[in-house]
Amino acid sequence: MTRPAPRRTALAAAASLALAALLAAAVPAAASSSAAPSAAVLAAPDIPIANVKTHLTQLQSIATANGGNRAHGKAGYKASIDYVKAKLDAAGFTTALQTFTSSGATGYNLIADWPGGDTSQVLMSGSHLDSVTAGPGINDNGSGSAAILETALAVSRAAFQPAKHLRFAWWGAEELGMVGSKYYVNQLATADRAKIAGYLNFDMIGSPNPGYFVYDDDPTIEQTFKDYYAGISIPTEIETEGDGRSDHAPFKSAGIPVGGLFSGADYTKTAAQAQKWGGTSGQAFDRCYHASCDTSANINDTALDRSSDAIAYAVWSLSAATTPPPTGTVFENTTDVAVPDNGAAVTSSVAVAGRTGNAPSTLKVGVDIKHTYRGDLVVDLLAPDGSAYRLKNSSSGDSADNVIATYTVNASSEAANGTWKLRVQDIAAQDTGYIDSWKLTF
Ligand code: DTR
Ligand code: ZN
Ligand code: ZN
Ligand code: CA
Repeated sequence: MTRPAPRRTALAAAASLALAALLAAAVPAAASSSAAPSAAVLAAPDIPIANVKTHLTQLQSIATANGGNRAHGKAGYKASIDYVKAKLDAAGFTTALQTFTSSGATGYNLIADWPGGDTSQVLMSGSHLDSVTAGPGINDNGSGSAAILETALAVSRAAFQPAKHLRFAWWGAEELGMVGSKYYVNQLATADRAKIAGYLNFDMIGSPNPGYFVYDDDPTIEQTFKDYYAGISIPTEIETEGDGRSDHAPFKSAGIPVGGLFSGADYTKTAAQAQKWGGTSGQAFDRCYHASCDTSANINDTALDRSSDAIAYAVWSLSAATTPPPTGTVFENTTDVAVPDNGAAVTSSVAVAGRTGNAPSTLKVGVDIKHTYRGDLVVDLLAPDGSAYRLKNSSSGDSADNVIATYTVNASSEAANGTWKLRVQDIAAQDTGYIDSWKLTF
């Protein structure tokens, strides 16, 4: 685009292009270690270990009757899904089987929703139900599957009606690379992903030589589990080698807050760990990991009992109402983003969390862009689902500096929670600038 010779100023070198870290999507404030647990949390029921063990006995019987395993694509897996689904249907859950194909075989995810609660704030708990082909997979991962099943049944027995909507999931083909959980997350529309306030993962929680590991992902979820174990005087450690190794990974990649528990697999228990947890140092947490001996004898009942009760505590705690931040809450990004002269558009993001429902019809968008010829600039707001709202068009005659303005956008058709972006493009040669800061006020 040609224009009268512009005033030319040398702008400072492009500012750092690093985008601000997204604001951590907060999961509801759980009982913090300093505060006493709330009444809701105190109401979390004890999960009867006998009931959890009964589920494991059933899964063992299923494996025994089906070639010794419950692996993806085998009869034992489908029989396991049918067992869990029947229990949930009888308890009043709304269940759905999600099918997918992996390695030429049909896979199944079981999704169970507990009616009620705010469906724009979903608390999910999940475990993979498949075993490896080598064995019945009672610890890996009958333990997690049975524990969340019994927690779901406890929700039904209690006729629990939390503020948030509860969803439970049993994943297929985790052992093939988290295939089922990846399929589920990929199938979720962006708006539906934003509704998941947190995902709790339980994969191996009854190891025979147990450790007590807590995932170090979302801080609120992590603290909730730590609070539970502190309450029963069991020290915990951070699960460090679990990143990407179980079904929380696809949720984490989608920006959903995650957490979970783990009692150990093929790594060796150290002397220091044996000192605090008991058990045998120098021996794997689970010597039957991915082996035929991962049978119903391969479970430490105390660890499974504690883990199951911790799950109930977390479900009761994290499904309580989140006190939404007062209106007028500002979500801001102050990291500079260089706008290439007459070049590609750039974006700057803010993560909105803790809201309920949709954005307001008068969403305020504050913009501060430093530039020496603002007529070059086109500016848009992008909603979490990608919808674009034009804030400013280019204008060849507008040679003034900077775009410092507040725009009002009717964003009432957009889910409030999620990652919003400011998109800026310089569409004319000469003169350039950078995004100095921008903010959304809800
Ligand atoms: N990959 C899981 C077991 C596993 C190994 N390390 C971790 C850490 C955190 C969770 C799970 C795991 C499996 O074999 O199913
Ligand atoms: Zn495994
Ligand atoms: Zn597993
Ligand atoms: Ca320019």
